[in-house]
Amino acid sequence: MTNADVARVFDEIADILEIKGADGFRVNSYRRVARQIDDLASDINEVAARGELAKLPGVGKSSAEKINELLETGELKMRGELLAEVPESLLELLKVPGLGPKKVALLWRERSINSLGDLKQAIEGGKLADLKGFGKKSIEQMSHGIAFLESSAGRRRLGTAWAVGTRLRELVEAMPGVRRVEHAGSLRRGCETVGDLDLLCVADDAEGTIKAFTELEDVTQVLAAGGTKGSILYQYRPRRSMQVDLRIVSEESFGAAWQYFTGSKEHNVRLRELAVKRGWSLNEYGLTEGELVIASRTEEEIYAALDLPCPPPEFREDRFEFDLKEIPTDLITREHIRGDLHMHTVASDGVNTIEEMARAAKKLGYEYICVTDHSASSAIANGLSADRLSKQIEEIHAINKRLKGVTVWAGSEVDILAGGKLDFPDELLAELDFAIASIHYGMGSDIKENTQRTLEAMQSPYINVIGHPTGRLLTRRDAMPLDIEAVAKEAARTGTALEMNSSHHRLDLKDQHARLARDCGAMICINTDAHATDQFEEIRFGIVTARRGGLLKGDVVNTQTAAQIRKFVERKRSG
Ligand code: DGT
Ligand code: CA
Ligand code: CA
Ligand code: ZN
Repeated sequence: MTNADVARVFDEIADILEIKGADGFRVNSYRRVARQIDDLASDINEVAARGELAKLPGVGKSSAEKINELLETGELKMRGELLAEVPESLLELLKVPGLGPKKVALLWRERSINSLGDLKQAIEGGKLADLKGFGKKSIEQMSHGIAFLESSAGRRRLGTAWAVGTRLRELVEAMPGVRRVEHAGSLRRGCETVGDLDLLCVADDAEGTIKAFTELEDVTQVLAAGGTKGSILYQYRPRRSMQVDLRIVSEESFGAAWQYFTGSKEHNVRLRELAVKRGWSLNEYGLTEGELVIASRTEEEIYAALDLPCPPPEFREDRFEFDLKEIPTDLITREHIRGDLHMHTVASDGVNTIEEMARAAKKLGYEYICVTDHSASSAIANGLSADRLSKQIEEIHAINKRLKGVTVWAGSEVDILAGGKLDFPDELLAELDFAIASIHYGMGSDIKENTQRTLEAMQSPYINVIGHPTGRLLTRRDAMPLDIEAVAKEAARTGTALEMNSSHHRLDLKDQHARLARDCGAMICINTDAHATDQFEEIRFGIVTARRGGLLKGDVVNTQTAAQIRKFVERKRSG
């Protein structure tokens, strides 16, 4: 079990206890343990092996015993006992935005609501009208929350899908007689969430490969197993599974199959129409005219036969790709990125030191990084006071003197307060090399207010990027309403960049918004918001999202050299 798995169980226990109406002190002690483990920089299994669990702050002897039980057996007796008294399906109700344990308990006790289905029915039947604490507005919010949950149900964030997909691809590649394995479907297109994984494979023994696939360790269910297609539920961590489809195709028709199963469906429909117009047909075996195969071996040949340039998979959504005469040669790639300008260290809520982040960046070949810990108002994230930030600036200057090969800039992720005011005074911001401003609190539902707050922050000569502009958390929290066009135009006018936050929890701006912003003249900054050195890798998700928006090298701030970025900062400061 990972740290996150263990943390989730403790959080769940706290939820169940709270639904049961247990003492707040007791509930909090489980929450504290969950947080502690989630934030832990080292592997909980190693801490347990060293017998040091009880040394963790907030973890007492009895919690340590429970963690050990979990790590050893994968289960917790206490959890089972609690679930004998409270239906487990109540836990899914907690995922509805705005529904906490107290309200869930009320729904359960007063209205016998046990599940999402029950809740939906109760709302539709007007059965909550006279329930205390459930006003008209809060019922409306619940309805939105349920719709949001349903729309993301069963889908996984790109980062999760990518990790699981990579593991499965390696497993299939290692099977005897397998000659080629490729990702298709939404993962290949780089969609922000993925329903199921689609793998294509060339193999000497189709049936044997399908059999081995369905017999992989961690397969919890075989949905289909034929001569050339297998479909499984694959458990990638406790209680979390994904559907994976594997298709065996021939080398001669690989291109046609890859094109077809990459999709999207909308893209394929358009492409097939173009083929049909010429009296041809197109399917997963090839582009054909009667018996004659026109193209099938590669995707390029298929598109070329239809007089189209072969669009990168990220473009294939029937948005703009059919209007392109050629594919831009300077479409953004990871190799263009020269540095990362948004990251957190131990000073706020990160797990690595400035120096560790710098060395990791240097290893990636980056030219520069900017340290942007949280500002004071983000108290939960241990935001820096003005005093601590001043000291950090000095520390960074000292690190630059001894560390060669990568430049570290002093920055901040400054909170945008209510009304658009910034969390630090100008005199302090002026000491920084570069600064991001983000909204973390008070994201309202009023588009005017959100937009105004963002526009106001951009007026500061010291703010160079608006961080994660819409504040969405994929599969958990919707974007706050924001007039992207107004924000992008003002960004262009003031020389402020908008962030493409690469964290797979955010991907904010999203693809189409990044495109719109670029078209309005705004620059985009692709950052990771890394809270640990290994999160620098998440840049891949920001890149793929930027590519989906058709962003070019020249649209992205951090493809520029350090000297150019200094000029970018100077230009804004000198008005
Ligand atoms: P997902 O899994 O929901 O994230 O999205 P996809 O795009 O991976 O969809 P999936 O797995 O159902 O199918 C993979 C691809 O196969 C899809 O992108 C296009 C192709 N495909 C599936 N069904 C159809 C269809 O009925 N017509 C056409 N033209 N293509 C299809
Ligand atoms: Ca799929
Ligand atoms: Ca599929
Ligand atoms: Zn942030």
